[in-house]
Amino acid sequence: MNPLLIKPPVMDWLTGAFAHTSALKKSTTAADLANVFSDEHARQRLDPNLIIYSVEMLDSSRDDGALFTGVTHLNPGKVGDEFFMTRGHYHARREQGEVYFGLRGSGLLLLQDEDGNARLETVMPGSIHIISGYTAHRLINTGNDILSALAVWPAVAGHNYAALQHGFALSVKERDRQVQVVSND
Ligand code: PAN
Ligand code: ZN
Repeated sequence: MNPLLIKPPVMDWLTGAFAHTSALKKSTTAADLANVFSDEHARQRLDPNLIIYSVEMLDSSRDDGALFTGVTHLNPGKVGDEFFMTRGHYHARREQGEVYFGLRGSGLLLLQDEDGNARLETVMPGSIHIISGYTAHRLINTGNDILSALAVWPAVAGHNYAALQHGFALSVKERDRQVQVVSND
């Protein structure tokens, strides 16, 4: 075989599962998400080991200019009446952007600028989400199946969770069996 013909990593686009490659996996449990949901008592009633989401990342270069590739699998469920969601973050290097691609399930991408203006994009298989710099982002699973989204972002971006410790301007809840967007001010 030609040594210059390299077999790239492969992902199943229907599930977001990586195949034939070494991926790094990090799971986030109910215990990890203290004070993230509006109803902290409801969160405490969940099994602390319950996995809310997991991220699988390709083991790739971390050099300046390199890009990271990862898939988030966000389980369906609620904490009280609020849908399961990722913690959400700005990038540590705030000017750095990211692209998300919806793979399976249905949900929302919550985006918030530094002035606190929030907006939501619908996430579905095939959706493309251009996240500009200076924009905090969080995935929310409003469906009954796993929500999986592929993300590509600069290796130098890093994560800043502390800047959002008081939460986002919007929450997404189920009320009367409907998805409802609630303002937190
Ligand atoms: C994603 C997120 C992933 C988990 O890979 O890190 O969805 O969300 P939290 O990091 O907010 O827990 C990404 O946006 N990377 O930059
Ligand atoms: Zn990010």
